[in-house]
Amino acid sequence: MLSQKRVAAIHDISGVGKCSLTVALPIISAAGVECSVLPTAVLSTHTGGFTGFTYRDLTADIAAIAAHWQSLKLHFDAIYTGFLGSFEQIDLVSQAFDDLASPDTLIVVDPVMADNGQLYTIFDEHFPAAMKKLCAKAQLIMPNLTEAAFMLGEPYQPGPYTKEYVEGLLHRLSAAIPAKNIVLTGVYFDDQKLGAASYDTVSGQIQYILGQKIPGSYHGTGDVFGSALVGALMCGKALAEAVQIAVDFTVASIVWTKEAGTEMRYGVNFEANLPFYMKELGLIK
Ligand code: PXL
Repeated sequence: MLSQKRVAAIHDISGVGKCSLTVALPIISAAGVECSVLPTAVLSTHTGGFTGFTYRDLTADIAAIAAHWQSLKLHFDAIYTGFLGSFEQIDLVSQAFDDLASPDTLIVVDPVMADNGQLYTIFDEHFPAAMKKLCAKAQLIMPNLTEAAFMLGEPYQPGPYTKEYVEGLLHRLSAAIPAKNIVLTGVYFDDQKLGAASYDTVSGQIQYILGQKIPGSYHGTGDVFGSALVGALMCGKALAEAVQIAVDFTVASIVWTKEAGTEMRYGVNFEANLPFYMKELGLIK
């Protein structure tokens, strides 16, 4: 009998404005993979584009949840983390990797902290160095171009990009952070296409996986992409194919959202595209 894969997703729950756990749980589940959730905070909405949101910090629960899971001797095929609200949370998640990962666990860190050249308002300029340390424990990292530059202590460069810049950035990241695979998001060379550059540091291969570039900045798309990527990898897809599936799913979700005229801060309509995702994974016809 095939045993079901299990992913531990360590993110916040933002009640409204689809991102973090409210997208990781449904998307990873749609891939047929159990998604065990370790909530780091509960917010009424995410912090990008809303004011007056509530924030229930769950920092004090992280080690206790990890310890209980450890006592159950659970096996995690992957641990996937994204938005973390403080330096202390980064340290606790780093410890949770040590406590929960087996030698074959894929550790995935999305160093969520910045976009379009700006750190998110709740973080200070020392946060990228702490995220870089957490990334050093991962086999797969997926920064966007802002996060990559900030972790390297470089100024942000606005797009469109050149292959020379993107590949230089990937090589510098790989020299600074020992992750086996780096997926750089938000890569574009012109106004038509946008996607990711996937770098397998063992083979040295860099592949560009680009989809339709849709104007605007839709909230939560990094988490939709990351969750779809983790799900596809857990289904046995190779890195570049998994990135392709995640790009296709994210772009399709943005297109539906744009057509519906939904405000960008409410996130994207990924739900209607879950059957399409499952089809690409070969789970349904
Ligand atoms: O999608 C990233 C994200 C996740 N969680 C919270 C956020 C953000 C980005 O702003 O504020 C709470």
